[in-house]
Amino acid sequence: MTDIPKSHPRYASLVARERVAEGVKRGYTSIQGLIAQGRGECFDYLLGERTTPSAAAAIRAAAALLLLARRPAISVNGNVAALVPEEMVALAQALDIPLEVNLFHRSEERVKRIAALLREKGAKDVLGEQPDISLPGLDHARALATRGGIYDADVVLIPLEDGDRCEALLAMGKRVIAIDLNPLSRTAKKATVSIVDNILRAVPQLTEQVRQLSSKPRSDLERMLNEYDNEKSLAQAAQDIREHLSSQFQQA
Ligand code: PTJ
Repeated sequence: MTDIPKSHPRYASLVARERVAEGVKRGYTSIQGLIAQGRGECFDYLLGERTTPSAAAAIRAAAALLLLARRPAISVNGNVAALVPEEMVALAQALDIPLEVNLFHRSEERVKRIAALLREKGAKDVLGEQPDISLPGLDHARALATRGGIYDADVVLIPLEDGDRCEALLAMGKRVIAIDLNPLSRTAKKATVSIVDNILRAVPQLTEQVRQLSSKPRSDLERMLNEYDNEKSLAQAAQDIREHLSSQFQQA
């Protein structure tokens, strides 16, 4: 990886970019993943590269939803594997659930490499190498699922994807948590809870919230979830972008 000095003003962003590029070189991340990272970087810039108060509220609601779930599941793609493999393992361990590799640009080689990476980072249970069922209504590789994982889950975390799987999961009666810096994405708009934040900042905070809230009674978690409104949260993200832009230019 390119050696980036910590003093560089764009250090965090450049390190993330290096991780995704390294993911491509090591065979975890698709070449298209570089473009997805660029789109994410752009929205992060517009948001001011911070976890906004509305994103923090979405993270709390997502933690409540995961803790209320009978059977939650977490999906991992090539970008997620490159950016936050250890953090995803920590989240799965905090919830005591498996991680499931699920790819849009699927190749068996890439699925195996990501599963091996997650195991190397300490994951006990990794699904996705032997999908045994398809999600109805999808005619691409993201439909491939595993019984006992995403297929049977009641709540599914789908970071960094914009497409039709969110709708297919909702149509199956599941609730969906998205992590997506783009508040305009189809997935962000449709999901039950959308965390508009960089996955690098969001996942550690989500795990921390899961740990903190795990001792709360269900009634408290249900109240937290009921108080959350995804449409309002996305509107606030758009407002946060407008305010950040205005703060940068005196004449805006
Ligand atoms: O590994 P695969 O084959 O499953 O492919 C993964 C990608 C990401 C290439 C695939 O899912 C894809 O094409 O996704 P999209 O449609 O580009 O959507 C990715 C979304 O994630 C976009 O809305 C980006 O803004 C967002 N995003 C990208 N990087 C980050 C991010 N959101 C949060 N944190 C990021 N670091």
